[in-house]
Amino acid sequence: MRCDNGSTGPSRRTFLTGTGSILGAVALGGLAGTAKASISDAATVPALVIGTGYGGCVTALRLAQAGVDVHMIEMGMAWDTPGPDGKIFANTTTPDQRSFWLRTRTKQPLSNFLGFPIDKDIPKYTGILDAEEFSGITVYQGRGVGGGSLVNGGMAVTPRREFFGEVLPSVNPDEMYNVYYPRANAELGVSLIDPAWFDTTPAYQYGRVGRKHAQRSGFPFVYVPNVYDWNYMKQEADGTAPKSALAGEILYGNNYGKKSLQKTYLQKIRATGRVTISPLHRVTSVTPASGGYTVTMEELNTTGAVVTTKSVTAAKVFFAAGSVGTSKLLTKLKATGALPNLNGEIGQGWGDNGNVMVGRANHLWDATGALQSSIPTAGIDNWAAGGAFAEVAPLPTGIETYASFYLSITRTPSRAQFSWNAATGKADLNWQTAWKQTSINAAKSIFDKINAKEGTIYRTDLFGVYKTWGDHLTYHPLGGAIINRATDNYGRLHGYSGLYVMDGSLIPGTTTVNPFVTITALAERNVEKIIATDF
Ligand code: FAE
Repeated sequence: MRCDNGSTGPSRRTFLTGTGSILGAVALGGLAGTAKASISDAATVPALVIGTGYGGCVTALRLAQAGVDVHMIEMGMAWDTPGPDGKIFANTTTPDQRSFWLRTRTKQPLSNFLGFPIDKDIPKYTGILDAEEFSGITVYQGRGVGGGSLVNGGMAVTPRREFFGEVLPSVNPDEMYNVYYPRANAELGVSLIDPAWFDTTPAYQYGRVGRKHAQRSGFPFVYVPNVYDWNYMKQEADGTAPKSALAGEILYGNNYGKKSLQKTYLQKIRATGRVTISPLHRVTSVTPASGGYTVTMEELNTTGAVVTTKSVTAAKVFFAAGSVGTSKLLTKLKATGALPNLNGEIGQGWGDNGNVMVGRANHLWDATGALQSSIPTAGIDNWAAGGAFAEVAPLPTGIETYASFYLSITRTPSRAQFSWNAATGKADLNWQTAWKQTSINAAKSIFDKINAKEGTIYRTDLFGVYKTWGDHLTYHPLGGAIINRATDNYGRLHGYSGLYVMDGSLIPGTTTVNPFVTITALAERNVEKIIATDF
């Protein structure tokens, strides 16, 4: 059996089975965090989860706690082994092969600085951030055990209840706000920055400038909750702990401080002793078979080459490959006849959460700081008045830029669909860049006013030469297998029993804020129902 670090060794699963599950769970508990196993060819398993992001981790943990043995399949790497520099993750200022998924040149969200392109050549490797290009949009996603939690900014926001009807119209808000949002926030370790520290630390000078400008123009300023360990960040500032947020780590992983899924759900998953995780395994097919479904997957090496193909039988299969991963897979399986009974909603209703980025050039008296924490914790909530929630985002360049930078989440009506392209053997997405205009307009409702008040202008050097708006990308793909349309109201796919969708593809294109708390809470809700009724 090949392990994810390239070595060979006995599978932990085989070992556990051989020693008896009770002895295994007790005596080998300490091994659980480090043991590496991957699924065997021709295995028969009760539950298989595709993907190890938020939806996948919630599913695996709750199934395992209910006594079900679970196999998680993840196309990315384990991210548990340091590179030659002693660190697991690369820094944003010095991207290397670890930074990007199978690219020979970086594709940084901010492609330019002072008008100069900043992308650089890197070796092709199964790195952590995928900049997946579709016509009209680049969709950034995390690759590896932990999914998007590895690369994201940790902003952990529960939507305001009055807007929940826009987010998940078929889901009862009472149960979400009374049970599942609190559960998700507790499991993810969400907390708020100490406001007194925010007010004084040099690392959030950019946040304070953002607050001042918002308030002077009459916009509601909010602290944005995060999963970063704020006490750890204080130690970074004091020089008593190795730096992560204060060393510009983000996008390509945080070596310390951030409570990614590796430190929350995945730790609990490993402690159950009932879950195996197979990194560098990419699911390519799911089709009915006696006893459930045949799941076919490719095992990859770190250049992305397929080293072997495996087929297993799973009684139940949970799609948690992320909005893009699940939508692409289901679109292909429906179109190619592997799962022909999936309904016509597959691949529909995909949205970008209205993401748009912009920078503003401040006056010299509004320095934003050479030291900027890479973890955003401030925002402008103009959703009610103008349909935009703007994060005050860092530009951790290490030098004073006099720039304020924002990622806005906006209300946008546009939804795209995936369709199967038989000629290329890939799923296409029919997004149009022009659809971002409503998002730009919503963001302008904030920043035009701030610029007028402050006598400032937009930066035009961050996304190209004389390009103001970052309208070519999203960090927040949502939809493609919408709840209560492609699935029932708990994620059971229409057309097949024992197939479920558990990730961001259930959500119809917007969460009004950053999405991962909602993805986690919805998965908690759905898996509880599925365990109660389907097992
Ligand atoms: P996700 O976390 O993407 O997990 C899916 C997993 O499935 C991935 O690990 C894939 O590698 C794997 N996979 C895909 N296809 C296959 C296959 N065929 N076979 C096997 N494995 C497969 O899905 N959200 C916030 O709420 N706050 C933030 O601050 C924030 N910042 C972000 C910053 C960046 C740069 C990015 C890229 C995203 C950010 N997000 C943020 C979005 C958030 O990470 C995202 O919504 C969730 O990770 C989506 O969770 P899912 O469980 O849907």
